[in-house]
Amino acid sequence: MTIPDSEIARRAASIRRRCIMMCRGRGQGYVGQGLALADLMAALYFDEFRRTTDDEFVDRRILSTGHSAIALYAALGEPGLYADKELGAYGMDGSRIEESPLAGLPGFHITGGSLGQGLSQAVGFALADRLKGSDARTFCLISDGELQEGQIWEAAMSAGHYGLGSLVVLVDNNGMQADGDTSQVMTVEPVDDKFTAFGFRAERVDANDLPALRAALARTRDNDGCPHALICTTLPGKGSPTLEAYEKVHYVRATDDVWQRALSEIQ
Ligand SMILES: Cc1ncc(C[n+]2csc(CCOP(=O)(O)OP(=O)(O)O)c2C)c(N)n1
Ligand SMILES: [Mg+2]
Repeated sequence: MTIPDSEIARRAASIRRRCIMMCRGRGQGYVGQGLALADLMAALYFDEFRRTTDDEFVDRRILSTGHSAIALYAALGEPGLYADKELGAYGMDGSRIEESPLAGLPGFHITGGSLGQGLSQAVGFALADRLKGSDARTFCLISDGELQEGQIWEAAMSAGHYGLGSLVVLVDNNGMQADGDTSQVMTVEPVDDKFTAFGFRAERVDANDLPALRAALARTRDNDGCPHALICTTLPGKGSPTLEAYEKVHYVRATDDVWQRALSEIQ
């Protein structure tokens, strides 16, 4: 049965609210990325990924962009894999919900933080699944800033070489990185043409447009021997005009009134 867009949108709004609540505790965090990725997380976790139970998945999910873990913690808070109380301790001393995640936490297969490494691990998982005769698909989220790492392109080259049609690379192409606009620091464009040159089937999509995003994800289900790359345009802070005005801010520190206003803005 097809899940309606309205149901996925409801999940996305709930993920956004949770991201804001997570940052509100300490007054800071990667809220821009969390809100930007909420639609993608909702579409993946509540539709695209095949699962057997709430925390047993058929498909593999590799988060290379460690600091974007906020979006994933918040998505996993939906079925209660993380309680809201625990999420409220995001980034705090002694909390296991660190800003960049550790492998072994529910939903996290690799340790994040050192950028540029996850695609290599995803390629390894996809090759292992092929050897085992498994039909698992492997999804790997990377960021535009990570595209500046050479290791990404070694992994992309091997995915093309081995014809890993089960691999889906999701690029959070948000135009920003820690030091400013990606185009100013070191341009990564044209991202789609680069992945195509490495043997991928690549397309661009507005990942804050749910119907377009879900249609693009559905097109990655073909396994005809070409790995897939979805170049996802996302808007940092999406859904809260207050936080959208922080556009191109990699990390947000704000007073409680700002978090409160942002929370009230999420539809
Ligand atoms: C290997 C490595 N180099 C540098 C850093 C420092 N760093 C942390 S976040 C970041 C920005 C990366 O760009 P992107 O993921 O596109 O940032 P965002 O869009 O989330 O602002 C950098 C350089 C790191 N974590 N790992
Ligand atoms: Mg970025």
